[in-house]
Amino acid sequence: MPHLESDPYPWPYNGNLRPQNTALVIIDMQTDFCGVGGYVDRMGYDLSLTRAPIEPIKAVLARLRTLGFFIVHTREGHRPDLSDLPANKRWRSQRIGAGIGDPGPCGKILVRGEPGWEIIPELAPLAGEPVIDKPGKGSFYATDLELILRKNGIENILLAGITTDVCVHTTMRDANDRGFECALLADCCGATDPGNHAAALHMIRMQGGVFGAVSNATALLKALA
Ligand code: C5J
Repeated sequence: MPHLESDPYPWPYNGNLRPQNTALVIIDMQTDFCGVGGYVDRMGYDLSLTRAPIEPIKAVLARLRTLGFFIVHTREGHRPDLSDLPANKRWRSQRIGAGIGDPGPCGKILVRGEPGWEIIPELAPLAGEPVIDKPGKGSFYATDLELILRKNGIENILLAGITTDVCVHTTMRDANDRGFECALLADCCGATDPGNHAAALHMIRMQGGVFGAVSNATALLKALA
């Protein structure tokens, strides 16, 4: 398989791109982050920004599934008793009228098992695809993601999901520190602020690719053709 056209270097660094060693990690495509009545909506942000990656992710997901790539989904959320919700995280969200754990139109905000916490139907996981439940922004903290990736021989990670500057970036930074070779698919990600989306991409490109590389759905589909 050829390198993926990406910035600031052709990805992956060693040219070893195969379904057997590469995972697509789709982060937090939940109603709470991109659906009407969810957490991001309650905070008053423009949902079109976090919904923009749905179609590009769908295209990439379909192709990668067909080729047998490893697919992982994540969900941000807390236990119904909120025992894993840090007091400061709750306090900050309540201050802006979207209290995590508080009732809303999609059930209790960011609480496991509630309608708003579910992954949107368009991108629903298939049986056998791991779903990682995480209490924080990064996908490695307090989860078994690293164990699952290593056990399945994964060396390369393609990142998609929302939000670019928060959960996707935290996960990419953390994966990079763990030695995974990462590429973020720019049009398969979205942020609550377009400037933050652009800045998050810019940060990755610094220092020769400080956390990995930036590519997009079109380039990936071309590389896989
Ligand atoms: C946020 C996320 N932004 N999935 N979560 O709180 O990026």
